[in-house]
Amino acid sequence: MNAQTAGLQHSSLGDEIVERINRLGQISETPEHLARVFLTHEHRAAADLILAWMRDAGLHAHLDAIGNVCGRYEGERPGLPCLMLGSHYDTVRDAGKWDGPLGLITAISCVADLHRRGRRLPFAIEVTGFADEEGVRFASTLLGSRAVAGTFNERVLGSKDSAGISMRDALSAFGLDPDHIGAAARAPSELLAYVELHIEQGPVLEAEHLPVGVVTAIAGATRLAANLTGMAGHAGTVPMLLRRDALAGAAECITTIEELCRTDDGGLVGTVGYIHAMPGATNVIPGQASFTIDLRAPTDAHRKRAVADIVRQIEAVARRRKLVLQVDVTHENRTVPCAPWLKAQVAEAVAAEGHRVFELPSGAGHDGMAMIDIADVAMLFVRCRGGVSHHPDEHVETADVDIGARVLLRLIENFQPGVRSAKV
Ligand code: HGY
Ligand code: MN
Ligand code: MN
Repeated sequence: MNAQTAGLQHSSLGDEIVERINRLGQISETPEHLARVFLTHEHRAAADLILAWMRDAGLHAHLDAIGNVCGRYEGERPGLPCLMLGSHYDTVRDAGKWDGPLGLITAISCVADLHRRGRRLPFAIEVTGFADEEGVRFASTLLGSRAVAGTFNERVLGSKDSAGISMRDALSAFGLDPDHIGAAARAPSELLAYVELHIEQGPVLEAEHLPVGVVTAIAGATRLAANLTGMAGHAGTVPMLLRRDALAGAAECITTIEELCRTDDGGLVGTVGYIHAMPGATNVIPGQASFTIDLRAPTDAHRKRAVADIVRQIEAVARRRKLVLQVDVTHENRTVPCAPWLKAQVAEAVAAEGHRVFELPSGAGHDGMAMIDIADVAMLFVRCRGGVSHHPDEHVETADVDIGARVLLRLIENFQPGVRSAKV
């Protein structure tokens, strides 16, 4: 027992996990709004705490070349391939404290339970905390899991955060070598499967009165960055008909995107989560406006059609307003199916714990979208209050945390390696 974990004596797995969620939730850029983004002091403080919990749980733990926290619990003999568990430990801005950490901390507590019982399995268990799933700081997501999957794109090292700091410089300042990220990559032969427990982030399990659900697939997503260039000018002297107002143009683009998604009957969802206008003075017509677009749909084909349609429509808005539009895809992830053989074992664990098996897709993205390149993936969802997420009101009842942990522990102890599915 070390200083970080002293006093963590709890009656149930759920109690221990909730205590740690609350501890980790204190590590934030500001006390008022939870934010813990890639390669910051908060990232380092969170990593140190999680590594201590991992070691206390009997895992050999280290920080990898991109800042993931990695723990390994050997099987019956050293060097066996592993069942990898985990989730991310970065957050969005003004976040809830469960999105990511619940899966990571639950996995650590499950291994701690095995360790307490001196239980060793015919395979190793690894727990990975991914350093940047949300992509808040550098607008490209799944950086930690892509590094583990060996698909990290070095081009993103040049991307800059809102303060103009490049990822390359931020990695160096954090004490990591940007030319050494490849060292985080794992071989497919080292992994038997990847399983992630995560809050549902939606209202379905609550509507079904269920504590847990079995994920069928992770919806693909496309993120775009749009930039409109018009002409800045004096707010008092330029007649309305002579203006090339970039912010007004962005507003029309945004309502066009919303209307296209609202009238779509195929489950398309579109979000403009960020907008920035220049020069940003009350009495100056904005000459520049940039905004992000996040598009998702149940199938890749539908999403790709929607991307093309939306780009066409906002190009027409720009033309009509004599604005110059630049649109770039900053992130694209295909829909990832959960492997049937692995999903079935999640379902068996749910049923064995006495709960109705309910399957549902994930509209949210997860690290399994990157891990699929080196292992089959499956996910277990845990009910969250009102389906609220990416919001400080995000909450999970301790009883549901405990149920999620018991299902995951049962899955681990009954896990049977399967034949890896054909690559998607
Ligand atoms: O955007 C997502 O779906 C995830 O929360 N990163
Ligand atoms: Mn999230
Ligand atoms: Mn998440």
